[in-house]
Amino acid sequence: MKKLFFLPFALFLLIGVNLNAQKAKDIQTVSFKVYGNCGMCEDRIESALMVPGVRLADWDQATGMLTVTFKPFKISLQAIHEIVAGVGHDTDLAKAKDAVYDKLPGCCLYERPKI
Ligand SMILES: [Cu+2]
Repeated sequence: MKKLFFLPFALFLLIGVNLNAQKAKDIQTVSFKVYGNCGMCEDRIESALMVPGVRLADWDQATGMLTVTFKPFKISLQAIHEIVAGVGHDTDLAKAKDAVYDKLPGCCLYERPKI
């Protein structure tokens, strides 16, 4: 009798845990290298990523690592790389167009990786 009494609670707990697992999958945080130099690069990279599906973007000037928190069902990781490349910053998955790179201010002209 005691066991039956506990059953609804057990189910409730299981469903709760399941919902949490679902939520964790809906949001993802990754870090990857984005080539750049200075504070202006940081502004450019982070501003470019103010798009639907991206919750947080933080580029570290010292390491060149971009940490991005996003919703994979709204925006793909590849799309994020392409947005960054679109404003002139190479990543290991997407390369900026030469015309865009060439228009960057002098202080931002980082050494381009060989892709
Ligand atoms: Cu810069």
